[in-house]
Amino acid sequence: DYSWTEYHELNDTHRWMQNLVGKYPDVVSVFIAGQSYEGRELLGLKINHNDGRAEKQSIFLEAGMHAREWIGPATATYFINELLTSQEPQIKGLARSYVWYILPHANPDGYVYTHLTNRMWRKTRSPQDKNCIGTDPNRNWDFHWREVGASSDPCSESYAGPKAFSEREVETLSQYLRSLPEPMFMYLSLHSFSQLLLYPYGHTSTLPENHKELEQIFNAAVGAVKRRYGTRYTGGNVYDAIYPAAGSSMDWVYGVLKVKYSFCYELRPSGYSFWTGFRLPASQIIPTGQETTDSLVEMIKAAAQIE
Ligand code: 0X9
Ligand code: ZN
Repeated sequence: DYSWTEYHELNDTHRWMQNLVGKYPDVVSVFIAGQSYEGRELLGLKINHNDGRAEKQSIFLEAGMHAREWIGPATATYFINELLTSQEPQIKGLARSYVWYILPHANPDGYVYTHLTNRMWRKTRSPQDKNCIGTDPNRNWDFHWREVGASSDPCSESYAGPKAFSEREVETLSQYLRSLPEPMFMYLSLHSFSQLLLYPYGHTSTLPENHKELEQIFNAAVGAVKRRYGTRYTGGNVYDAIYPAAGSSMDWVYGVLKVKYSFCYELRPSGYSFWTGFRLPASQIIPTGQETTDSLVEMIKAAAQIE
């Protein structure tokens, strides 16, 4: 049976999502947000309680864009389980108030590769020039593409691709996001690591138009993530809080789709140790899931109060 005491292979999680449709047929469906270079589906789970509430807005949560960041997909599935099974009024309310789209594996080829061949793989798996493989899917979105903090070297870990939306995963996901019928209230991107909460932009230090609101939401979310286990987050706008990085999904959704609340979590652990940072022990999936759920509850509450 599916659990949060270990990391799962791609097919396990895809099968678990398909089974949820059978368990909650009135509430749950799967969606295909796109395809990968190697022909895999970008399979996600939609949660929509048909309780007669008109005009619901959507929240889209994407994880696993960087293949080796295993805690992202694990947290996404933990959160799905909370939305479906929690008895807490706040979480039940959240599940009912929005139409949820949750995509645990935005880069399925890369994820499979981290299980079979190279645990530290980050990019997609499409062949590029110089016999190098892969593009950084979080540098490939068509918003200030390759302007700063993105490489033109196909062998680099932050290769932006030969052109914007060159990657099938990114291009098809962008089309899917454009096609959604409900107005999107919030976009969330789960990465790891360093315990940061980030908002736009990555291409400039100029703060986004609604940065006061984003900071207010940020403060609520960072306060809540600390409540249960004392986990400390910092962050801010990408350009100043970490480094210049143009072409991310978060910035494209904010800048092109005009979704006002777009955030990226860099989950546990803290610190900068490359060799341990992506290998978060499986014993920390549940605590990470709990505190991230705490944080999301307060984040969305804070954002809803602004509206
Ligand atoms: O470099 C990145 O793409 C992200 N850091 S990571 O270690 N996960 O690779 C940070 C970029 C900012 N995040 C988003 N814009 N989503
Ligand atoms: Zn990442």
